[in-house]
Amino acid sequence: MAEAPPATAGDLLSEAREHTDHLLDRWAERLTEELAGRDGEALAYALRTPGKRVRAALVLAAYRSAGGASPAIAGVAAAVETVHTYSLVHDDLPCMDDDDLRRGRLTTHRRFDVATATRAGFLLVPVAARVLAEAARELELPAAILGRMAAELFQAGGIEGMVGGQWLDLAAEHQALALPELIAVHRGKTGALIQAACVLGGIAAEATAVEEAALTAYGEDVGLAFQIADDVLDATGTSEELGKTAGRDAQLAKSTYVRLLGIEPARAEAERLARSAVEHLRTAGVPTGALGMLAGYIVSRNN
Ligand code: GRG
Repeated sequence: MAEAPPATAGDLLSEAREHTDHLLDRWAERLTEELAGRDGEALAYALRTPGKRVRAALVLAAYRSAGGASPAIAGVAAAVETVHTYSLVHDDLPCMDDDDLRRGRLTTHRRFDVATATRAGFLLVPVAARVLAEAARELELPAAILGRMAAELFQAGGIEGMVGGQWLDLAAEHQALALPELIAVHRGKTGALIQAACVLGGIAAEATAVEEAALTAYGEDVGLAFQIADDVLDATGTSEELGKTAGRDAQLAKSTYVRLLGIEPARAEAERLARSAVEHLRTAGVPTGALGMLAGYIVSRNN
């Protein structure tokens, strides 16, 4: 089945935000009933912070590009966003990037306290598993497909992906990394989850092996492009535009594409990767409408 006629990237993101925010709001409500007091409030606060929902939009677009048509895919998108939210809560802690502002609001540890935010971050990991399991049930997917999606998501969130990349990133503060090392950091801390978003969309649609390989390659390229664009925005945007402290990479003396290549070459590399991402889909005969627009958005966004 061909995907529906593509809207704009803005429309795709609005749709992803609407569905994901609604589901995460319901989970926030449920979790505050399960967990009384400050811990439940911190979980709900983190889940309700308004993100762009790029990863959710990628899940939806990848699912449809492989012929998926159920609105219940929003639950898979919410699961990916829950893992992402946990990573932001922990990334902002004093032992990591030590930041006060996220998504235009106080970071969870500044709104509550470090111990509460640390617990909330950890608690979001099993929440993500529950959100994913519920989505698979609503999509009426066989257990083996849920197993594949869970393995993909939590492997991307682990030592071979997000945690490993963040670990390398922290270890490299105040050091100048060479480009191959920087690519490993970026692919791990940011790219792996973005790639998983694309692959999960494909798995949920029971994509063919060729489609899934194309989504994997697309996700790898847009994942790296996303973090390069983030490096550029950190150097060029304002805190107001970004909803987080601008210039933090330079303050923490982090290795970034901007530090290594300069702003314009970094931008050019992100754009090259976005084109390459779409080329993988084209070669495999996967519809490029929505995913092409999201690749363009990822490298041209202003926050
Ligand atoms: C224990 C070492 C260790 C790590 C724990 C904290 C952590 C795991 C990983 C950090 C991963 C991270 C936060 C990477 C940066 C990814 C990134 C560019 C985030 C911003 O994404 P956007 O712009 O944000 O999509 P919104 O707010 O729109 O969702």
